[in-house]
Amino acid sequence: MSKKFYVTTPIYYPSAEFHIGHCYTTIIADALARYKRLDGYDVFFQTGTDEHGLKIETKAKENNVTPKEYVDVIIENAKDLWKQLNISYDFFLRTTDKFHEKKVQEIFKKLYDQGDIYKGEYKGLYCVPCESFWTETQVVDNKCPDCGREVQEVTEEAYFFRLSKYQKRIEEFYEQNPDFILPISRKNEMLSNFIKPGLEDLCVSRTSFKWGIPVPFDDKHVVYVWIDALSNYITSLGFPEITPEFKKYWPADLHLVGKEIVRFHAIIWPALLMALGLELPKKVFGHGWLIIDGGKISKSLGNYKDPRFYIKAYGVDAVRYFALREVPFGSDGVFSEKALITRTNSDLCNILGNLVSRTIQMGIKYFDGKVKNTYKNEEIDEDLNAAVKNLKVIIDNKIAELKINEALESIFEVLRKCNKYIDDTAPWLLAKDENNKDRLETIIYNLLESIKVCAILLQAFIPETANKILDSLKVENRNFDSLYQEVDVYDLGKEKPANLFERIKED
Ligand code: ME8
Repeated sequence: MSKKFYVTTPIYYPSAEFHIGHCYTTIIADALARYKRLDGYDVFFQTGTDEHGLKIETKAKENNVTPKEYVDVIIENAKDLWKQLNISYDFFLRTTDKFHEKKVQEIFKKLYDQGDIYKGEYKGLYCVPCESFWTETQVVDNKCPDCGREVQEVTEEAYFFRLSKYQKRIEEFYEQNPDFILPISRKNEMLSNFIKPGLEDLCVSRTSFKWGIPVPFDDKHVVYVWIDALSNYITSLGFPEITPEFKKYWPADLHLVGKEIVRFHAIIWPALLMALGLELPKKVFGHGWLIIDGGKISKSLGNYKDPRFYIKAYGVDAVRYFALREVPFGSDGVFSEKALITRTNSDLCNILGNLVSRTIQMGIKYFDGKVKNTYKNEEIDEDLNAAVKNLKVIIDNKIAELKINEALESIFEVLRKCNKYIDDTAPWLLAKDENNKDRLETIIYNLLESIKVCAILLQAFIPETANKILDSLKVENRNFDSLYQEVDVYDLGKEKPANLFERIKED
């Protein structure tokens, strides 16, 4: 297999239970991974947890447990959440995994030995909840620009990474790779807020807390989060050892991140990779935030419900579909239960569910569940059949541009066309006259073919529902290379399958 696709989510802090914001990035990564797998790519989809640092150390102390005990419970819940959301990750990396800790030490030592890391003194403004250092110009009234809480001034001996040395190369890289950071607005932010004012060397070790990977040649220090965290994308593949997996999957095709950590992925990470002599990832996409009640959903603000509540109440695909469809990928968007219900009713229930149910019922009623192509196409069919034929190329292009909501919109456009086609061809009238039987069968067949194509594509986005549909249609070949292989005879059985979605009452 020659085509590969390596996609990552951030590795999340298990400082509290995961919320719908974490689900958001992970569902999108999952949809892309599934899409590429169905399209014949050899996919590596990685997620995980970023477990070291002061915040987790503090939280564990508050709870009278060790940091490891504290995170273990949250990670178990996170893995259960990913299972409930049908997240098909290939690898879940924990930064407390022994292999990772060892490899981070090797990376740190290599950078030190070659002079890219040096010892100095750190004076800075630190936000404990966000685990971020800020410069004087970034803080607003002594408050963290991300979360708005007070920052503290700290001075301590620390190791530094020579980020400033890579300024020019990073600028050149941006110029030569205009699509490296998307959306473009985020690239412009990087340039004007961080790169143009001049990159400062980066503090990469701490002595003020213990919960971290020890610096291998100076155990007073622990590796400060970003070298530990960012390296996850390569330690999982074996680096510093150049393994067959590393050769196969690196560079990553796509790092999906929230907009607040683009700076780490689009500046620090490239500089680290340059220092390690490695290729840079092909793309960093900084998406927007899901907003609740006007603010960012956030662990440290605690303003959210357990995502399992929504899965239980509305079904996994209602949640997945909402995450993928509601907000143009890149922008901020509001998450609310009401919007989730409206979206589920309007698209999944009214458009998709109704279409599948009506079509299968007609197949059973008029043809005893067996429907073949009788080739009695008329002009009215051409529009639908052409839209179906063009769909894959349209979706490929949308996926390549990460316009995921538009990809779904295009599939639902075709499903809507199918519903209109039923209204326009009025099969129930044709059924009244035996002479129309072949024409009627062609209509039902065209609908089944259209539904099949949409369902095969939808496997990437709402896999449970899509597979239920394909089961009802008894479609066996579900990869994209069978997308346009026509089924000879649809065998729908004799019984109408259960509704895919029940209409949710808005109150
Ligand atoms: O930043 N809307 O971990 P983290 C959308 N450990 N996405 C959201 C979101 C929201 N309201 N809230 C969180 C870290 N996210 C580091 C990453 S990577 C080497 C280290 C998602 O637990 C989004 O992807 O704070 C965001 O970037 C990430 O969770 C932050 O997760």
